Amino acid sequence: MLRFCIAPSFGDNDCFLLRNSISPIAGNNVYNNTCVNPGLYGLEADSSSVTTANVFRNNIFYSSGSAKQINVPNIGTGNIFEYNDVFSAASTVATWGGVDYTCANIADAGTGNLCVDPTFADIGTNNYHIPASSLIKDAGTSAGMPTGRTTDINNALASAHGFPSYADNQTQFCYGWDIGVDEYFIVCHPRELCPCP
Ligand SMILES: [Ca+2]
Ligand SMILES: [Ca+2]
Repeated sequence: MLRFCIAPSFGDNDCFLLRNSISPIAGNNVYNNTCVNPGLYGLEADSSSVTTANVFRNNIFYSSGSAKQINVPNIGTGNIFEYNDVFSAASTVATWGGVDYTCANIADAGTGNLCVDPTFADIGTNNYHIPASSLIKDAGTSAGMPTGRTTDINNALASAHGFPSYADNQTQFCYGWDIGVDEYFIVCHPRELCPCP
C-alpha cells in the first residue's frame, strides 16, 4: 500500500514504476499521493510487465509543462485507475492499457478522472496544499479506501528538511475526499457551523 506520499521532481525517474517481467505485479493500493513534475512519468509500466488488480485512486500526476504522465501500455486484468487528476499540456496525457488519452477524455480511462490544474499553494517551495477554490477539492472517492485511512498527510519530518509543514492529520472535510495528499480543511469556532467553501 502506498498512500500520502509526495514525489516532487527528481532526476529522470518515475514517481511510480511497475516492473516485473516474470510474475505479476499484483494487489497494490495506491491512494492519495501527489506526484509533481517527475523526471520521466508519474506512473510507468514497461510493455513486458504483467500487472494484476492494482488500484490507483485519488492521486495527482502533475506536469507544469507538457510531459506525458501515465505510460502503462499493458494493464493486465483487474487494474483500476479512478478519481485521479492527470494534468499536463501534453497532447497525450496518459497511455493506459494501450489506449492514449488526452486531457479532454481522461475520464474515459476510469470513473472520476480529471485533468485540471490543482492550483497548488506554491510549487516553488514544494507546498502542494490546495486552496478552497481547487477543482480537486471533494473530487476524490472513499471507495476501497485502505483500512485506517481517516486523515490526510501527517508528516512531522518534512519541515525539518526544507519542506513546508505537512503535519496536517486532518479529517475528511466538506463533500468528500480531496485528490492528492492534502485534504483542504478549515478550523471553525466550536460554537459555529463550519461552512463548506
Ligand atoms: Ca474534502
Ligand atoms: Ca490538509
